[in-house]
Amino acid sequence: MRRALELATRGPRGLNPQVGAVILGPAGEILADGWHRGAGTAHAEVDALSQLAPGAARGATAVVTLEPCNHTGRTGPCAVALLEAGIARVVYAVSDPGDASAGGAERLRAAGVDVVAGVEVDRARALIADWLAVQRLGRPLVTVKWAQSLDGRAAAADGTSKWITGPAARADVHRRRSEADAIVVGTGTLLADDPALTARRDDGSLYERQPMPVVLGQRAVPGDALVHRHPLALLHRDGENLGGESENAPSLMDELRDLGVQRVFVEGGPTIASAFLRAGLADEVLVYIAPTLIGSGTGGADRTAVRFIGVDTIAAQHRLRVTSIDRLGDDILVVAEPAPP
Ligand code: AOF
Ligand code: ZN
Repeated sequence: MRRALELATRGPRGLNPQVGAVILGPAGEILADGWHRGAGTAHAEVDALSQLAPGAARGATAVVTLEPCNHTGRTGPCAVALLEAGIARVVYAVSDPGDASAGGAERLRAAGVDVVAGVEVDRARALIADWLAVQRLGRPLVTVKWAQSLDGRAAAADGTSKWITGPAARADVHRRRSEADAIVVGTGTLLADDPALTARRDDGSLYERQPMPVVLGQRAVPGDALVHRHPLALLHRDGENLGGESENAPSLMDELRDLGVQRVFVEGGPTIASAFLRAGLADEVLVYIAPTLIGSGTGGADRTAVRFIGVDTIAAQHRLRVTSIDRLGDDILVVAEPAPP
């Protein structure tokens, strides 16, 4: 199973889970192995079986990180492929959570195959934790991030905001960006800051993994915006009413999910951050707090980090649970998630 898990990591994150498979002979020797290379390609079991001559897997054991599927999707059911190959024993780690795809274990057992479930299940679950969450929620996981002064402002009255937090906090943001599949900003932030939306190290080099840049808002993205140099193509959507009366928030999430996005990093500035919070679309909140005070401007103008999030009375406040507190240089990072009801 550890070998199968290692093989699974060779596949890409995306619409389908990363899955590895090993076919073992009677003495436990490896006859073949395989992994899943993404939606539309062969599943791990079929990839492994395809390396064997007809009949060579008869009586063998298949070790798979995910329960063999039972459905015809982009490919046929693996449970049937294993049966047709004459596999006598199937060992797997995680059960398939899909309504359509589950049931492979039952089908194999019914056909007389010896089936063992749950082997190395913690490691296998950890490997596809984000994919499993997407299956459970029906949408990608969302992290909403903002930086603020100690008194909760994201900018001064004139809109200037560079820089509130220090280099250590910004480096932390970039590392976390590299772990997301998409990064969302509003056109307001795009026009004000011209962000590259790439994940970069201190020396300016790009992380291997880059989030897909997503810009929300009705205003046009200027032709010379830095984001056009991002290695991945820009997705620009009208998200003005995101999370309000319109259906934009859920439909953007559906669209990102269907593109294989598992983790969304919302860095969008107060309007976008507030829209996601208002829509109940924040699984994790990252607040970088700098030891500085900004207050209001001469005319009382106030640029709080978060605006209207559907709270008009204290009973409606968004109660969170703090999961970690860290010092990053002079700044503090608070990570929180919605408190269980
Ligand atoms: C397996 N082995 O290697 C994978 C499985 O649309 P399809 O045909 O590619 O099916 C995708 C679903 O199949 C996916 O959502 C998950 O439930 C399962 N993935 N199953 O037996 C594999 N990748
Ligand atoms: Zn399958």
